[in-house]
Amino acid sequence: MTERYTSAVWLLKPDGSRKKVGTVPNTVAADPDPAMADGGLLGVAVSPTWNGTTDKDVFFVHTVADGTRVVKMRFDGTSLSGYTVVISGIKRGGDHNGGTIAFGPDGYLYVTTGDGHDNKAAQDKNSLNGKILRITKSGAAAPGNPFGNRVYSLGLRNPEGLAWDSRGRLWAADIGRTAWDELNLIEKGRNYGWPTCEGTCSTPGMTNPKMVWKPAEGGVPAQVAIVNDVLYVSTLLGKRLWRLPIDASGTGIGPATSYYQGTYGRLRAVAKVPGADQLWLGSSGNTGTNKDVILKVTIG
Ligand SMILES: [Ca+2]
Repeated sequence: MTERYTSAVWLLKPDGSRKKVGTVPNTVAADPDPAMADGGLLGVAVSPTWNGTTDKDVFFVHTVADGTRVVKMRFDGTSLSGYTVVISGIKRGGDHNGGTIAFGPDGYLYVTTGDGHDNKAAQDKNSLNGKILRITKSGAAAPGNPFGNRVYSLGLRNPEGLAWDSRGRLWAADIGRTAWDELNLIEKGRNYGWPTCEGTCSTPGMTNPKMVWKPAEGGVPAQVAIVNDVLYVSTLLGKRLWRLPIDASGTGIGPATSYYQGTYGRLRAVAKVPGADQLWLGSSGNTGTNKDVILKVTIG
């Protein structure tokens, strides 16, 4: 578990206790310059073959003084050490930092990047911003990428959630500007529209979302987890967890229901518990008496 503003990394134990295992160096969050505000220590992904001895790799996304980075550290089961830059040069700007990182079923690392408030970058195949990247553990373009570089799909504004269903399809949430937030079915090389389109449009070459929300009506989606081919999407402004079943076609979304509206404040982290029909769910950015919490939820 990562903490944005302290850059602390915690190990959550099955009994609910937690242990701080280190911090990710060089993290710069909430810079006084408004153009560089927000950010901090964002996503975390453990190598799928991690064993603490021959494979100690744990990957993070964080904002530093001059941009956003993907980095690698070593975790031996007790503490974090080392710091290797995997990707640097992702432009940082305000609150559009993306920052989710996850290993796909193909063993490659997928990274969401925000447009960094440079919305034209989202349409530039040679920019790292406004994208889903697909890379090797050393940060190189993964084999088979559509444009011969690290870009996997483009035209995104501030995607923070990634998850794969049982057929290996990738779903991602994208936070829109003021009109529409989106859930997208991500395919290699596709253009998800930003900034030409926000929500659904009819521009040739742009792929429409599978679901949209108005920000003030349960929107601003953060992360995505999938349990038994049902998507669970946490929301920040919406302060609720959406349940979105994948429909019989496998490419659309059935009736949406939501849970916990306002109960825990803004919800950001959501992850499937391995080997169980359960979710971890975390609140984020709550202040005062409503301290942030991590919940463990059993899917009925
Ligand atoms: Ca879009």
